[in-house]
Amino acid sequence: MPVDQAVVVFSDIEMGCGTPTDDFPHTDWLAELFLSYNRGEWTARPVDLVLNGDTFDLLKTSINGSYPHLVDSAVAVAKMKRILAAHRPFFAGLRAFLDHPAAPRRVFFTVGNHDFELLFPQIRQMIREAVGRGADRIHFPGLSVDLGDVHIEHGSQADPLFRLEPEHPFIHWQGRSILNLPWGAVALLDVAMPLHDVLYPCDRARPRTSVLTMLPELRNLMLERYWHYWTRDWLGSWWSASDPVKGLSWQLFRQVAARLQSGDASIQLDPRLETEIAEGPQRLTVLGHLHDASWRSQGARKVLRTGCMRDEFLVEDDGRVGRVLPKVYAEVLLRHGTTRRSHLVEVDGPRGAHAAMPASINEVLAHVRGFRPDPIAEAHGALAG
Ligand SMILES: [Mn+2]
Repeated sequence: MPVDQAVVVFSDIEMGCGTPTDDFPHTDWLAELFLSYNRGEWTARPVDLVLNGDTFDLLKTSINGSYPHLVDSAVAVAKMKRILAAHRPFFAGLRAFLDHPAAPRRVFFTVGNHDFELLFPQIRQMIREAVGRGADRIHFPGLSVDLGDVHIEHGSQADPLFRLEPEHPFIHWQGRSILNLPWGAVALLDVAMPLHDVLYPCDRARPRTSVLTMLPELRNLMLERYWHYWTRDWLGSWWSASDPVKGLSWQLFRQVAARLQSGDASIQLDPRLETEIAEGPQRLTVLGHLHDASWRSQGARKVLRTGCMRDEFLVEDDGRVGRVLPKVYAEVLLRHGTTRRSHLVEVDGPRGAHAAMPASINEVLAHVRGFRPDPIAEAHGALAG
């Protein structure tokens, strides 16, 4: 088949800071996968590598044991340093991929809801420096990129929890430029992340909803914590106008009410926003974010959704942790900017190596029982005492 451009799209790699909570301890393996696109049938073709959001898990990277929700460039740089130190082979892999004499190579980083920090010029510079030679062919197009008739974006812009205001990505506050984080990200940083050292196995378990059904105590604990957070902490901050990222909108109120009511805090897309993304002249849209790979048609458009690259595990009804799920990414072949073939590729991660996981998800319960339901009351109690 005559082809003059190839686009390879990976999403949700979610590289962390190298601790047991790092969801992707496989950068050697990933670098080798990148390099496979410099061999065989790919040798003479121009290849664009698109890292389509949540490449870095900056949302789940702490600094000095805490998860600040006021993220300026200094906070972003401190977090990125930890990820860089833990994932050197990723950057070496990009360098080797870009260093291909037989045909052009480019790398694109689009922004996902775990790596909004890519919007800071300082973070882009750190990535370029870590890659070194060939870094002039690394591009940061922002929330999405169009290559030929292909539209590529992470997909969190269709998620009301994690949608970034595209016109106002930053807030200027007390002389600092801070990320205008969507309320879902702020709530995660404040409520879920302080418990992450204990709860991370649940975050890696699939299917997502069945874990909450399996562990009603965990579901109740999280609902209670979120309830107190929204009704007291968030509303208080909004009322006193003391926190620039804790705004209030009708949509936020509706979403919080719906999620607390259903007890399902998992990702829910707004169908209207989702349709908007896949409108326009492009023939193919490639998305990620949900971690569930899919193929669908929307009018004359085809929508490919990649799965995740990070480690996720099948959990049986009795809580036993089963095998690591395969990783799914996308390949698109074009000629003169027109898609000629596109598909999803399913691969297994490196054999015998995976992120940390207990034998049973029930092991988390013992820890959940150790938590008081309300950290704010706890803190107040400590102050009073
Ligand atoms: Mn995402």
